[in-house]
Amino acid sequence: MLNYINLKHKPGEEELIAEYRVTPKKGNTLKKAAEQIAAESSIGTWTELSTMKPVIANKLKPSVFSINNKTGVIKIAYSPELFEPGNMPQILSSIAGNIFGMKAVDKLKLIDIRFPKKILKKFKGPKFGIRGIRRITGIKNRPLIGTIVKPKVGLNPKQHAKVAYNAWVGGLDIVKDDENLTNMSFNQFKKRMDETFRLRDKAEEETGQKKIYMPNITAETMEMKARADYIKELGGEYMMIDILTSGWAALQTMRNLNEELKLVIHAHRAMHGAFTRLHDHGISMLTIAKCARAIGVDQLHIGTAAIGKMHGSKSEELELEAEIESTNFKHHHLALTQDWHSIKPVLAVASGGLSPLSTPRLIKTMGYDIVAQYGGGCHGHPDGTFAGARAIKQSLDATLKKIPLKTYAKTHKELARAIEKWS
Ligand code: CAP
Ligand code: MG
Repeated sequence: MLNYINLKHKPGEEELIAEYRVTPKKGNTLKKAAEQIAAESSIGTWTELSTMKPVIANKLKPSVFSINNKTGVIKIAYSPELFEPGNMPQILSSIAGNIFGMKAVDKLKLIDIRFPKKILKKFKGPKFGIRGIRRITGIKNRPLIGTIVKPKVGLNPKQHAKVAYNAWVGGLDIVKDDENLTNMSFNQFKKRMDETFRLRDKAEEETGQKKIYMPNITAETMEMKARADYIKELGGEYMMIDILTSGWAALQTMRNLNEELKLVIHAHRAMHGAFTRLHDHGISMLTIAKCARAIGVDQLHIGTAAIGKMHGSKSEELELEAEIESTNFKHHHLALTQDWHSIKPVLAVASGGLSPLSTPRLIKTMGYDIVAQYGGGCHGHPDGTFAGARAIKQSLDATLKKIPLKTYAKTHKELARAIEKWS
């Protein structure tokens, strides 16, 4: 068996590094499991090979250079020659592929990836990034606030557009489709676009403010292109993609097409919980976020730092925000140091279970470089969507003015009604 363990190895800048949390199967040691992971994710298999040549091993054999027997965390440095630069599916098929199913491990979590420059520079990264989004929306130094039309699906195009209109004129910057709303028998994509952009333009005229609609184009890739083209025709600025259910290759195609389309990519992460949730098994959201940033989403759902309804840890989600929004690289206590070179920062999206009452803590925790999205927290307002939007805007204004919500509510009835319902 080739020896993959080399604790003296100092990874070169040109190597890709993967960090795993390993639970060896019963009777297997961490060291042995580390060897089996390194082998199966690169050039090896379960047995010696008569076809293996020393020149191959010397060139492509990865090094397990760190093993923490207390935490079960290992780090492996891989030659860049093992990967096709610019091909995210192949990179993940290597270091996030067969190894999860090996009998050698009981559980396995891919915690982090460090992309070397040679691989990273073959990816486009965000076309707009945080600065581009702020230029397009004209919102310079405050969080962006938005809603998701609810119910998730069920409304017809006219009803959908009306809910969106009420949210825009109520004071929100952004309205998006929900992750499972695409082209339904009762809400066809093109009809929804026609109705909603018509009322978006009306809301802009009436308010004198930029209003953003983020349509969900998630579908087979050629169909996504057709839907993005239609958004473009109607003067839209954004497209929303459920990046995990669509797949990495589809996301790369849409990013390549975006050179022409020039639409801001809003990345929803539906399905992430299937592999990010467990501490000891799956793939971390940090890893997914780094892959999404490399390919080039402009904004990405990363959770609400444990404030909202979705499972997540505050420290991990703040780490996530720091990682996707860092301009170059920062040493994080959790993450591998990643130099992003010229890959633009991605805007963090906080969503899930938020109400106007969440705003002060959300902004205090996650800062101003976020899109805060309130679904039920807008349309669940006792006086409806328009009042819900006003209450959200009022909660933002109060937070920016450092006025306690309860004080501000004394002169802002919609906020008062939200506090009555949700406190
Ligand atoms: C939020 C939401 C978002 C979740 C996704 C939903 O609605 O539209 O999809 O936030 O989770 O469908 O639940 P509510 P995450 O505001 O009504 O909760 O952002 O963690 O990926
Ligand atoms: Mg949703």
